[in-house]
Amino acid sequence: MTKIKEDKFLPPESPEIWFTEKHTNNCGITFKVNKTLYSGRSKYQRIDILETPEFGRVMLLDGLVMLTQKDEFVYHEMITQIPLFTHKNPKSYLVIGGGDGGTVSRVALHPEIEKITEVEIDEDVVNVSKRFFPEIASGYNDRRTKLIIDDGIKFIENSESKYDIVTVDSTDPFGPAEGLFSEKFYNDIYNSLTDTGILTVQSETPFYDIDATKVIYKNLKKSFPIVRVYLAFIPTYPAGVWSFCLASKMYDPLIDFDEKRFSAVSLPLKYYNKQIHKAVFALPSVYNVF
Ligand code: AG3
Repeated sequence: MTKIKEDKFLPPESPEIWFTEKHTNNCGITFKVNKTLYSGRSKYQRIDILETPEFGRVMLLDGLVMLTQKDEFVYHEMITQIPLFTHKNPKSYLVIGGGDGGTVSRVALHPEIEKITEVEIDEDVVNVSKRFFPEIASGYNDRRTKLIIDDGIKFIENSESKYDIVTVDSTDPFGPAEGLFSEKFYNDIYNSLTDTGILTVQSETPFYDIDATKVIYKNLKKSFPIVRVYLAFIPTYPAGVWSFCLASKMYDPLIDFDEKRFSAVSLPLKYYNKQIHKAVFALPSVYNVF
């Protein structure tokens, strides 16, 4: 019997594998995948790491893009540097979520920060990130960083410590992360901040459905006297335009921006600078509801 040569039936080029995340029922983002480096299911979610020619390594949680090597700097710098250069004397920083470590690593760039605490619910995300994104996760090796594996909602409810800055680095506001956008949670954070404290949160894209961002803004407004929305350009997130909210007890990011401190330190940042600090609060007219 003659052995069939399998490659006779293969097309001349190997087929291309593409990943798609749908952003609405009618559109999404798609990119070519060289290889799936990891797939697993944690107690809370599915985790995949892809190797892609355009964006480098990509982390998906439940099939949604959380970060890519090529554009993660935009999100992580913007969620940390805006509050860090608004607060006059930040010493303690709490990150809720952010298990990939990108947020903690950008906080750790600041020598004036004495204590960094992260509360992440899913230990597997941390371990997968350390393995596949050691640079992004490098902040976990900083001696000031303390990682606590716990539910952020419960942690903040029972916390007696006070923080100068809190950042909520969460997934989208459905499923496991839903409670991280509630009025009650924001109020508990308010109570865990010092008198000059600042909170930043990721607040989704306002582009397809402005209500998602509006609800977050409104919930923050119930506890904080100052709430400002700002935008950044993140190519691999829905619409490529992402919003953040800064909620504050006293400092205003435009009035209190510590430009002198920014110029005095020279941090390895790729997106944030002093022009960006001011410009990101300028919103397109359709978003003049904030
Ligand atoms: N957290 C916000 C990601 C939201 C992206 N949404 C989506 N692709 N549908 C990012 C975590 C980075 N530390």
